Amino acid sequence: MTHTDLQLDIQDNIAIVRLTRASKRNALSDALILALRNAFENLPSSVRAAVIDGEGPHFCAGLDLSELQERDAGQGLMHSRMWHAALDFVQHGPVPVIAALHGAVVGGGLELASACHIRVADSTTFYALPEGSRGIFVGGGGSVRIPKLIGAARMTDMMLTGRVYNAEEGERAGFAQYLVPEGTAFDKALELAKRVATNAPLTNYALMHALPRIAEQPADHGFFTEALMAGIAQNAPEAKERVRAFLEGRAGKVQKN
Ligand code: 1HE
Repeated sequence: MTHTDLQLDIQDNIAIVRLTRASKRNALSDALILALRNAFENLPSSVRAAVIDGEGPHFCAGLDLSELQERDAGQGLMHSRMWHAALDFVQHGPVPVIAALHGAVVGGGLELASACHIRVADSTTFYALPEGSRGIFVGGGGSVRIPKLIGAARMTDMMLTGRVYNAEEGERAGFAQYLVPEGTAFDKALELAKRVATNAPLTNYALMHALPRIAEQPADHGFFTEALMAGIAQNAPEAKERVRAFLEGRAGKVQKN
């Protein structure tokens, strides 16, 4: 990966994708959004999970506002669709993605975080949608993904009033699944990624591709899709081996923390 504002490292079977534009608080220029898309679209097939984080004191300040000025309505539409396509590669790419959050997770940065499968936030994290006060609207899939995390009422309030959620409030509201001490989000995200990478690939595929669709289907359709996915998953040789391993005492038990 040669893009100067994005770094891709492969450590064993984990991809580490890092926004490296700290001087601009990792603001997402068009070039950076395309680089992000390129990274997730072309992950090596050996990769089983990914972590995304941001260099410097903030995860991501959202859209690069310096590029906003010159766009007419048609170009704005296309720009938003470009973000949609890029973040679709994050959400529906080959592997689960864990976001390591700290500092500002705002605007398009929150849209990027929302496209990931798990969010780990450290205690410095804060969430906002400044689009509301900048006279614009979300354009990176935020109106689809963010209400699924926190509900449409909270998102409406954030955009109407400029409300900022701190790390604790954000975890309670549903932005993050894990809240960790300052400076430890990346380590926790990597630990989770390593665990995720040990799952059967078909299980991870089902969680990324089947579950969100089932959740949007009417119950009757959802039950049927679930049955199809369950049948396919348990038919895989790897699933059979994993169940056999448990029954023969070769696999770990579920243990409380
Ligand atoms: C930027 C951006 C940016 C910082 N675009 N350049 N997003 C926002 O409205 C958030 C705007 N940013 C901020 O509120 C603050 O910068 C932060 C809270 C994120 C960080 O504050 P701080 O004090 O650490 O940094 P700073 O001094 O404000 O910024 C450092 C530099 O980054 C500065 O440039 P410099 O040349 O003067 O050093 C800033 O101008 C620059 N910078 N954020 C461009 N966003 C698909 S639609 C999505 C729509 C949106 O995302 S709208 C929300 C945009």
